[in-house]
Amino acid sequence: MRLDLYLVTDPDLTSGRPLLQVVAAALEGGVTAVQLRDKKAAPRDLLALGAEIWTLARRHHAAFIVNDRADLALALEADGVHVGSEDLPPLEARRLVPRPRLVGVSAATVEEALSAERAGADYVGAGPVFATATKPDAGEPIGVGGIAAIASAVRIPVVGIGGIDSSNAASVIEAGAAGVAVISAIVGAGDPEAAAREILSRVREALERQGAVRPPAGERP
Ligand code: TZP
Ligand code: MG
Repeated sequence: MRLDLYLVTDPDLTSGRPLLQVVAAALEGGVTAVQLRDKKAAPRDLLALGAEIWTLARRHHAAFIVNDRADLALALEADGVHVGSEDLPPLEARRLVPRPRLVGVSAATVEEALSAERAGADYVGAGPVFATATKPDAGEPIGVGGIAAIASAVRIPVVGIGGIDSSNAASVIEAGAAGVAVISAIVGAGDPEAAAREILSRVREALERQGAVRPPAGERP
């Protein structure tokens, strides 16, 4: 599964547009993975929304990942679950969500990334790389230096997150990330399809410059 451009959803940033419309446009623009992230919706509503996103993602051969909730990821037969520091610990998430499904884990430090790798994570989401208003409690930016440190410490793919847009996406890949995860620069864009296409071009150009032959997430390095 390719994590080159990993869209994370946020229902509050669509400027009133239906989230599904925004996700469909982003998929048209080439996002390679979509994570359903909604901190407020009830599980039943997440199941319904997840099923619709999953249908769209499958049509575009993109991965579908559920944030926080292993139970919903399994119920939806999603490609994986993503857990952070307040969710199921990585080891428990791995036990509940066996391969070939993905377990992604958030990490802000080398220690957290190594611990996620030891617990069986398939990739780490590392950040916030840059300052972002989308997640006010995300902590201090780790910068591209933080991405470089984490990417050189672990063997699993690293996906940068936080404040990433078309102007800085290449720098995150050049620091060693396998991909970038984006909320506001796509969900909040006037034209999410064009935004996704633009960021994906920057990512792919940078991956090519890196001669990136990193295995996709879920394949052992
Ligand atoms: N985790 C770390 S930063 C962040 C999350 C979920 C928010 C990323 O959103 P944006 O709008 O791409 O900065
Ligand atoms: Mg979480």
